[in-house]
Amino acid sequence: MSDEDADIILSELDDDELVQQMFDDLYDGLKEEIEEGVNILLERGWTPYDVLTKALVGGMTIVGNDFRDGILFVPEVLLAANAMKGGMAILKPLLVQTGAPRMGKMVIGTVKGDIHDIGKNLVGMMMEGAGFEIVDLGINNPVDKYIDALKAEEADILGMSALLTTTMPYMKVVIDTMKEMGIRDDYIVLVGGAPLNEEFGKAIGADAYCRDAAVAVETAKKFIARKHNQMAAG
Ligand code: B1M
Repeated sequence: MSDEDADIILSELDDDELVQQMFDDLYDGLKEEIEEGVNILLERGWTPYDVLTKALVGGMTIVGNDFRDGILFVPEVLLAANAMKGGMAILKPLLVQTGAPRMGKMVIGTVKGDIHDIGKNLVGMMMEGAGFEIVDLGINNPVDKYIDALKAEEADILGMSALLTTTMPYMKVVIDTMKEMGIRDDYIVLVGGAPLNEEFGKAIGADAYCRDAAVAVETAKKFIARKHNQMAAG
């Protein structure tokens, strides 16, 4: 933290200044300041979704760009991720408490070889907020773990996340194994993560690629509705 930053009183900043300051604080991995910023925005009437997408995800995008460009390194990005998680922990109960009716059950996890979990956690939170039951398998999941959980939990949806170009092909391994076992069509398979796109989702045999958490919710709702209609039609 610079001397200048030490003098800043977050509650005295207007919304734009506060969000800018939160970008800086996330960049510097200042968890307490991020938590304070989140609380202030909520007190000012911001929706939890706007705080999440505009302040936290916005800040993490800047971190990501500088990580890519070799300006930030893993230890700094870990601190930023930790600060982001502090903010997300405040938002989680608010995003989840919608009283929405149960929509279906999703098993979600980051694929084998990949330890990125912020995006996956966010998707889980938003899905819970929309009324889905979430079984979170965490990170670094081999195919067996996904398949065992799908069966044990009697899930409707499999959600897979990958943030690395080297780990995204593993999604196909999971889907191909499901096909070999004859269970692929028993589940809705949704995939997401920064390096993926729609074309990749189609190529590996997923039902849909989801660009972000909001799209994941809408896509899941659409597929669940379709499944219910098919069941009703016999
Ligand atoms: Co990593 N990392 N990282 N990293 N990291 C990226 C992904 C990278 C793009 C950075 C860069 O170079 N610009 C780059 C990948 C390059 C590539 O493959 N082309 C990279 C690299 C190279 C690495 C390491 C290899 C670095 C190293 O060790 N040399 C290493 C790999 C470790 C491993 O996994 N084996 C590594 C490590 C790390 C940290 C541990 C330091 C940390 C992770 C901490 C954590 O997650 N707990 C980290 C971070 C934080 C990032 C960046 C900066 C941010 C990722 C993030 O959290 N974004 C990232 C740069 C970037 O993405 N711009 C980067 C915010 C999050 C909300 O967005 O995850 O995209 P995202 O999720 C979105 C959507 O994608 C979508 O919805 C989410 C919410 O809207 N979505 C889904 C995601 N999953 C979904 C699943 C669904 C649906 C939608 O299922 C239905």
